[in-house]
Amino acid sequence: APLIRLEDYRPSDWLIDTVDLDIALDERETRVRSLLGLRPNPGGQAGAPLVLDGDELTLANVKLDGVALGAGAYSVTPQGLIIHAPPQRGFTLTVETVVNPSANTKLMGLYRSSNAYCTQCEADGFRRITYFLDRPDVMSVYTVRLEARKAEAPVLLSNGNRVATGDVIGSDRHFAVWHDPHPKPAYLFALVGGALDHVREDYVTAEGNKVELAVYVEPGKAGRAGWALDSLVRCMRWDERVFGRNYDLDVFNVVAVSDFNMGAMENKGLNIFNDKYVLADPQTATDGDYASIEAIIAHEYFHNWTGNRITCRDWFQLCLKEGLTVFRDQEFSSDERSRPVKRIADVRTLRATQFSEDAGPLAHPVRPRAYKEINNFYTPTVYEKGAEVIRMLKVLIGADAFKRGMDLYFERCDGTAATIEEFLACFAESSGQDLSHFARWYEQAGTPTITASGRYDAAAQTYTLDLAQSTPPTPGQPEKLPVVLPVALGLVGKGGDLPLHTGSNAYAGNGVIVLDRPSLSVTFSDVAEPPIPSLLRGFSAPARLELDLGDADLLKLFSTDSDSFNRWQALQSVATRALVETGSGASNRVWLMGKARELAAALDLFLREQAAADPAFAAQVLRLPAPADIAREIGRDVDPERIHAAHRSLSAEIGNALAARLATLREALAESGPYAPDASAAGQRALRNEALGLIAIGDPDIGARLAQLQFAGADNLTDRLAALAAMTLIPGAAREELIARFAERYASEPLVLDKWLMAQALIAEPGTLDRVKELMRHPAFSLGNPNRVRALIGGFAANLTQFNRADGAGYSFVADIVIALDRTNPQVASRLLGSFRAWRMLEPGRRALAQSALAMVSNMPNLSRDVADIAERALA
Ligand code: B3K
Ligand code: ZN
Repeated sequence: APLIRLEDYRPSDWLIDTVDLDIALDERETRVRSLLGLRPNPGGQAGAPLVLDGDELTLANVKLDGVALGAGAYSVTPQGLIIHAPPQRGFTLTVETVVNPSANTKLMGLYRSSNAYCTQCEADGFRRITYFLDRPDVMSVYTVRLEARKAEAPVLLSNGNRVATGDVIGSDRHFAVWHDPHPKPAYLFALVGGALDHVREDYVTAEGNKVELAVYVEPGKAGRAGWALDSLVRCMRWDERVFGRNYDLDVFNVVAVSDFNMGAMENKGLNIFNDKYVLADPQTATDGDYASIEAIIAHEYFHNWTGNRITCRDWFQLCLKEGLTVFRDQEFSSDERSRPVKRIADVRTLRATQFSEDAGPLAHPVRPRAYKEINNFYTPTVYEKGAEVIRMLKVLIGADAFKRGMDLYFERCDGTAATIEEFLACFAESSGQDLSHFARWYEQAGTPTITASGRYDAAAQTYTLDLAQSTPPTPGQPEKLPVVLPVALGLVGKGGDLPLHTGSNAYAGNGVIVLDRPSLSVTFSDVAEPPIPSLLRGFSAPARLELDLGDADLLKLFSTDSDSFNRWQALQSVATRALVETGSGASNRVWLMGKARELAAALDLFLREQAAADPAFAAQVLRLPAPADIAREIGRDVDPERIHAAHRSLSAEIGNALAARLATLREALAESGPYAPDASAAGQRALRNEALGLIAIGDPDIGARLAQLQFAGADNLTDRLAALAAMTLIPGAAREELIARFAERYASEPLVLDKWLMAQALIAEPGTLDRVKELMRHPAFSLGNPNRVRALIGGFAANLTQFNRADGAGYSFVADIVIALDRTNPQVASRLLGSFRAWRMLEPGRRALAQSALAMVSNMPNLSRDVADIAERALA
């Protein structure tokens, strides 16, 4: 496959102002008639042929200005349709294609999901519906006529506003016409047809426009659509209030489908969702699901401005819409829930996904410079690190200048396909700052490490912080330059934060040091006592911090820091250090038990005095870093078994030491009243269930009894699933019995069974691989459904000890599934292959086995571009 480079971008030679689609839906032979209003692009090359993209299409006929084109006037290739000598003026092209939605297992373009028709076009699926200039800088006004058998598809939806409906006289068919007045790129096109139920609500925007909101779901599931609709209303209000953004059509529809390659899609006025991120009731969704639904509903809605009204010039600018929109949804969730707890959860995810991507062969900049398959670049780096870059920008220029910059961006770039440069220019203007150095965040891959050490001079009453940064090499970028790192900080004294006096130091103000060079020293004056530095407060930059502080000081920060994030971080740091020491073989179990007692003592005090005040925060504190976090910290010659053993010992010791405290806590938190999904009730459940997990590891007998009781007595899925998860830590007949009971109870709930599949795939025992193979034969499982694959196979690939079995059987198993899946759904296959991204940090034996599994995939003939690209880069 050819390498596509950012520097090769050139504007399209042709523009398409209008698109009139007439789509007659049929299970096997859907006819698509497309009338394109074309003209030469003044910014393009005059006299160029018209090269339309197409993929797996059957062309029925093509007309230019209404006249059939002769055979010599055009060519059809596997990649598209070429009109050799189009007139050098405006003209229309009518193209008729036939597609088979039932045969579309890639779930890109037009396909079927549980008897409904739906589409997914980003990044390049529209070319699987009709021939088109399938690139985001070609924006058109769409009018779409949909036709289908009335009985099969009573609901017919597309983008924009519905302008007509009716019956097709003399047939069993009907139609609907949709018009979207906002020019948009083809990747935002969507249609849905089917028998669907819905819930609806009227909404009036702050500007006074009436909007009909609706959430469509499979028949019988409308009772589970309320939370999504409620979230939609709240995020619409929030965007009006916080970003000044109003909705701009008469209708906004959300549709849930059960076969979907990712989470959701922001098609203009017609968001299509993986049903996992729409459907919720207390019996079938967990607190985590409620929070994800709220966040993803908001994310897709927010795209209406950041993505749709202002889209991307080319796919290299993907973070322009994704990083910014993740930032926006994170802010929304922070305002709706607890800001510190949301930050902690986001940083956990960032480290687990993005830091590990950045540390391995798939590392790439937030704005990649080249790609072979763009669908492989919807990554944690583009999304989550992209959001971190926006957050840093806000810290660096301040909230006011950030707000003015956003307003300028909306005003200046509305209706355009923009670039990162245009985006940054708005903030350079609003802040008066030169952001050219900051822009390096978009170009340079890798996670910087900040090294910090401090010196107190009692005589001079000064405290000096020495900060340095470095970024390890990543593929294609052997030499790294310094980036702009905002280091938010405090100096913590006995009675709390000390005042920060830095005189006229240009790099330190408002509690932020801007580390924009290899190293920097900052001296604080009038420091009356030796302080403990609290650095990178709120995780002010996506970096690793190597801080020269002893455990005793960290534990002091844990109990006294005014920054909640750093309180959490301080305890995590102590635990991480202990696990890295033991997990790498540098210290033994006896030493680790000493650390466990120190941690337990600190936790005991914390739980006694503070857990009740903020259970959600306390739950985060109780959750130790995961084994995978420790593996990443160790970074080389990783032995997963040793890490796992250390993790287990530490957790067990803490669980034992805190047994009484945790039990009392669980009683104090006992549920009062029926389930409610709000953040405060969810926080209590989270803490109770973290406690249950620790108890189960510490004392399996008590743990099993509590888990069984909880399972039997729970009135909601959150608590039942937590009971199941605790039970999976305890081998034996009781576990198998609970697993069976869970499956019976939820036999008709695929989304709940996904959690059941995943809980089993994550069991850290040698029998898990056989269990997973067995589960593949369970009626609930199907390789054809992405959610099932992600739950069972993706869950297994995330199982540190079992995916990384010493005999390599975990690797071959996943590699075989990647190969099998690649024939039907390359996107899901290549995602799964990404599980190998950390293979180079393993000890030599496992490293060799992982490499040969990757090579086995890479050597298969006829691989998709998606899988070939990941295999090639992972091995490079
Ligand atoms: N923009 C879509 C992702 C499309 C993925 C294409 N492979 C969802 C989102 O980020 O909102
Ligand atoms: Zn997005």
